[in-house]
Formats: sequence, C-alpha cells, structure tokens
Amino acid sequence: MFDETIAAIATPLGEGGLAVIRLSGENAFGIADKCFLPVGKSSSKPSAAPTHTIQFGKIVRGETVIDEVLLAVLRAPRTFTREDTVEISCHGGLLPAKLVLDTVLKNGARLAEPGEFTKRAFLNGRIDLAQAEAVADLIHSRTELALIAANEQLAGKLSQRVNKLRDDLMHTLAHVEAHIDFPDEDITPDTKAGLLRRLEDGIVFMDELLRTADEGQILRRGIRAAIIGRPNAGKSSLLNQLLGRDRAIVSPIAGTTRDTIEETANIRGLPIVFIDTAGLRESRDEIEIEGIRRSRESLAQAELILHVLDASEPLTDADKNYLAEFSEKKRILVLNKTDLPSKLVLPTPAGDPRPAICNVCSLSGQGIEALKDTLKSMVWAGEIRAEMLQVAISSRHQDALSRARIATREAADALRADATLELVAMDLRIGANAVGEIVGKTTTEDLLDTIFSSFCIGK
Ligand SMILES: Nc1nc2c(ncn2[C@@H]2O[C@H](COP(=O)(O)OP(=O)(O)O)[C@@H](O)[C@H]2O)c(=O)[nH]1
Ligand SMILES: [Mg+2]
Repeated sequence: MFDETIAAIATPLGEGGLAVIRLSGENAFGIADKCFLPVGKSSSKPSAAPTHTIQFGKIVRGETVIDEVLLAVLRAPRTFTREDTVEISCHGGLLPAKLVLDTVLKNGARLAEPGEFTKRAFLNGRIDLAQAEAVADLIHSRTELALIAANEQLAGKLSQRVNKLRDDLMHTLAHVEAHIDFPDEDITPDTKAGLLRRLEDGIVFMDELLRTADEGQILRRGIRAAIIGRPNAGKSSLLNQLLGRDRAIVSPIAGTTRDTIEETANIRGLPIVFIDTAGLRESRDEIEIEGIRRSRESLAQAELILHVLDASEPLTDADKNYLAEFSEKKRILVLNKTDLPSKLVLPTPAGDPRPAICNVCSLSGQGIEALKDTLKSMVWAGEIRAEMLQVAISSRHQDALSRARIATREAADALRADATLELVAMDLRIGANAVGEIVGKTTTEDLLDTIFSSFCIGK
C-alpha cells in the first residue's frame, strides 16, 4: 500500500543488552540484503530466507563491520504492519543501534514517524483504530489492571461492541432511507415501533459504554490525589510509605518540602498519582511562596485529597482552615503519628461527602494497608469486574459516544413526532459516523495525526 520502506530504533535509547531496529515496507528485504552479510552455513540473505526465521550475520557498510546481529525475516501479510518486515537485534549501545539505523537509511529506508508502524497496521486493515490506541495504552500501562484492560481492547472487545452498535444504526438508517425513496408508502405503526425500539436499545447500550468512562480514565491516566496538611504533619513521610520507598525528604524543619512532588503508586491495581504539596501556610520565603502557589495549582486538579493531621497535637487554626477549605472535595482525613499519645479532637466532620478517616503511623507504616483499601474503594466503587476491564473507554471514545447518543436521541424523537424522514436519516447518519470514529471507520487525517503522534518512535 505504501511505497516507502520505513525504519526506526524500536527499543529505548540508552545502553542496554540489545537494541532492535525495525524495517517495514515493500523494500525491507532488498534494503536488508544490501547491508546484511550472512555468517555460517544455515544463514541466508534476507530476501532468500523463509518467513518467520532468524538469520545470523553482520551489518556492514562497505568493508566496515558495524555489528554482529540476529535478523528476523517476516513476510507479509503475517506481520504487525501487514508489510514485509525485518527486525535487526544488535548490541544495545547507543552507537551500534544508531549506526545500524543509519546504514538501513542510507540503503533506501526512510526514518519512521512516531507511531507509523502502528498507523500502517491500521491503514492496512490489520487492526482498527481502537485497537491501535490499545497498543499505546499497553505500552504506557502502569499497573497490571491497566495492562489487562489494554489487552482486552487490543483483542477487539471494545471494537466488537462498537461495530455492533454502528451496524444497528446503519440498519435503521437503511430502513428509513428506503421509505424516503418510496414516499407513497407510509411507515406502518408496527414498523415505526420496531425502529424506535431499536434506537432506544442503542441508547441504552451507549449509556452502558459511557458508564465505563471513569474507569477507563483511571486506568489510563490514574487518579490524582493531593497530600495536604500543615507543615510537619507528616505528609512527606506518608508519601514515602505509600510509594514504599524514600522519595520525599522528611525533616522536622517546617517548610522542607518546597516543590510539589508527583509520583505514581500502584494501589490495589490502580495507578494513583500522589502529589506531596508544600504546606499552604503563609510564608515570607520566596521559594516557599512559589512552592505554595504550585501546591494550590495541583490542588485544583486533584480528584482526591489526603488531609494529613498530626494526631499528637491539638487541632490548630491552620488545620481548621484546611478542614473548611476542602469540605467540598472527596477526601480522606489521615490521622498521623498514632504512635504518640493522642491529643487531637476532631470536630464533627462537616461537609459533603463526609470524609473517610484513617489512623496511621507514617514512621512504622502501621495503618497504611487500611488506608490503601480506603483509597481503592473511594476511587473505584465496588469490585473490579472483568467485564469492566473489557471495555473501559477512553475520553476520545467518550466524546464520540456522547455525540452519537445526542444524535440518536434526536433521531428517535423526530421519528416519534413524525418529523420528515430526511431529518431522522440525517441524525442517524451523524450518530453512525460518530460511533464509527471510535474504530476508525470514519476518520480525518487530523484525528489520525493526533492519535499516532502520541506514540513512541519505532512503534
Ligand atoms: N512520631 C512520629 N513522627 C512522625 C510520624 N510521621 C512523621 N513524623 C515526623 O514528623 C516530622 C515531619 O515529617 P514530614 O513527613 O517531613 O512532614 P511534612 O512537613 O508534613 O512533610 C519528621 O520529623 C518526621 O519524622 C509518625 O507517624 N510518628
Ligand atoms: Mg514535607
């Protein structure tokens, strides 16, 4: 389908045991032939090798040997891109990988753009758009649950549902259009009822998919949880406990944390981005003031607040201010320093929703497991069900589905009100197109660019 043969380093840049250079396109074997020298009796030049075999040899540039490599020969169409593909495993230093890439480029390949291999897999019809996105989700997944969800989407679980939805809409559209073509035949009440039922079923189905958007968001992006509280309450100690390692500096000197620290932890399978904020107290110190400004900023974006209170001291005005200020947010009051005698008396918790309360000792880690359970249940209501992971939609899917839902609703209302069938048909077409965007049946070049440019080079 494409004239150009593309190439890229598919492994991360840096030093490692191996690096892989990938080539895909019509001329992949021709290019490989020019720079690969088979070594040993059982090796042959790429164009002569059977498909799905590995050849041992050297990458050469004229007389110069660049590296000793293993070269995989993969013939179309049983490849990731559905094109002839060569994968060269060379030594993992930055220079060998770069020189091998350089050599194949000099022999006629073009450097691949980010995500171009996956884009070709999509354009050549091997995977649809939702599956292509799942490849990126898989690479970026930060917890096992996110990985399972990405694999389900890659296997086509979401696509199957979306295709069925689109087929149903197209079917109804065809029916309506048939009546437009034969205006003498009115739609019988029975037919109309049948069409309406199908549209309402479609809307219910869209709602079911739309309900998975929060989970999809959590799995892909994580939940942002800000750790707040007055200086020395133990915020940084708590962050370190949640991460299971010393990330933030802990010290008895108030104002130690000046910058906001962000780290993702795997909490019961969910990626949660914890943000250790500088205390929000008034300050004259310029650096601290900037820290406080940033804290305020990340607080505005946080979906969840962990308010740390020092339980070994009575409530201060600063504590009270925090309690009042964040009463609208979803939050957990973390009563820290339970190893010391308790002096804290909490006022009857105000606000809605009521904050959850957890007792912890951030020095020993006592109570942290219970805090993780609370976090998990606040972030993800109910059990993590397998079918949820099958379809958890992304914000792009959510946007397309929401538009499809509006159009389908309007089509149904128009049909019910006996509006002209052209109007019904128009709404149905909008709806079907919006659904089609999810799997890439209807796309624009812009949309594809946006999606694939977020991929890494070599994928
Ligand atoms: N006894 C006791 N001390 C703690 C506990 N958590 C933190 N600290 C101490 O409280 C001080 C302030 O802790 P830090 O995490 O830096 O607080 P931050 O200013 O809120 O980030 C440090 O000296 C910690 O060792 C705890 O659970 N028990
Ligand atoms: Mg701190």
